[in-house]
Amino acid sequence: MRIGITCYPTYGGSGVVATELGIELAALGHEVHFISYSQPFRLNGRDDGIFYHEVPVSNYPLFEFPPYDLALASRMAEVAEYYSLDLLHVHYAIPHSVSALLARQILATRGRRLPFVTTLHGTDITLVGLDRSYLPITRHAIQESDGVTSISDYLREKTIVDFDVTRPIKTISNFVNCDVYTPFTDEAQKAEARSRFAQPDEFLLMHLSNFRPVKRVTDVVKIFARVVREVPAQLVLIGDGPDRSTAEWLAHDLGIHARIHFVGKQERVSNLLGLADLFLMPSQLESFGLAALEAMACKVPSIATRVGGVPELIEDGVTGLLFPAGDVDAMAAGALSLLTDPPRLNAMREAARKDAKKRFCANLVVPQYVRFYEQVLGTNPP
Ligand code: GMT
Repeated sequence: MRIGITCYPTYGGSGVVATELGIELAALGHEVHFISYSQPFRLNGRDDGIFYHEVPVSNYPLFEFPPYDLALASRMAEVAEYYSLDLLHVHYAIPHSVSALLARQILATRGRRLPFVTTLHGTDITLVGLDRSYLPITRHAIQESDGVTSISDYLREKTIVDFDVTRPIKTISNFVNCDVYTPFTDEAQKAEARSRFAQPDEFLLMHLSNFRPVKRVTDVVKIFARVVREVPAQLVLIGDGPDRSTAEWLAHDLGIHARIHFVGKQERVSNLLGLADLFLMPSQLESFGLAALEAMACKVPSIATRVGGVPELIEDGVTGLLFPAGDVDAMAAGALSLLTDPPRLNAMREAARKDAKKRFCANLVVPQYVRFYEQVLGTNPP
């Protein structure tokens, strides 16, 4: 198939999923065309069968706000025509599904069919889509999509209830490439890489996000402050975003900044996650929690919150521990209970990798997308 993919190319879970999906589809022999305002950050031009088409957004003095969604719709229609795309797959409903709907209409006037699939990721529904000003158009574009998928059952139900969507929505969970996200097998290599952050007798905790308020990055620092009072430990924070400076300020205010490594955005998080003993994801809300899955695949269990789709990913007490959002005392106590009980921590590490492989590996999930595309195209009806 020839598939056009549109996503937010910057640091964020939906862009990561879209990019990894494109890479996996190309590896299966499909032709993938990314259409976006900049190259998705995990796409580095290394893969055959992957093309990138930039969306130019011209700014005219009259426009206080450059109309990106219209430029995107035009570019989608052009690319679909010039490269004979079979379908578009847009990640994150706003505004991508609206642009795809327009592109489909443009091609229809030329007698060409261009179906589009919308994948719902989270804040497109839970936050942005529920802003009344966006709701009617988002609902319309979801309803008019040729196929809609959601990354968790939680988000699927929420979309049906909050948006009163009547068309079917299929849950296709997020995935991870279990050959790229792997635990270290060479202990000497791991010790060498780990020495950048921690002494051999110190625990290493890790967090990865886009540092938006919903991630509660300051809770990560507060949890760590409680942990480090009891056991020697270091914390690595991967990513960047609006709450980074507040988190840095808190680290200084609590006097633990020397033990916290803000490493910023990283291109290859798979090289870092496997160094951790525990992953911290104290989010206010997660429709899935892709970062925790990436950690699981590297044999790292999570201390996380029992919110949104997280319980579909993390089995409480087996592949991680779940707590109410905001309960930093309980999360710190949970982390300490694992760090001070090596057999339990090890069992959880094994279970995390095993479960990631059993349910969320790319080779299990990506074929579900391929089948879904075939159904939308009518080449493999359900
Ligand atoms: O708001 C974010 O956290 C980013 C957002 C995105 O779309 O970039 O993440 C959402 O999609 C991810 C990939 O499907 C999920 O793993 C995240 O749980 C989800 N975030 C939220 O629901 C808050």
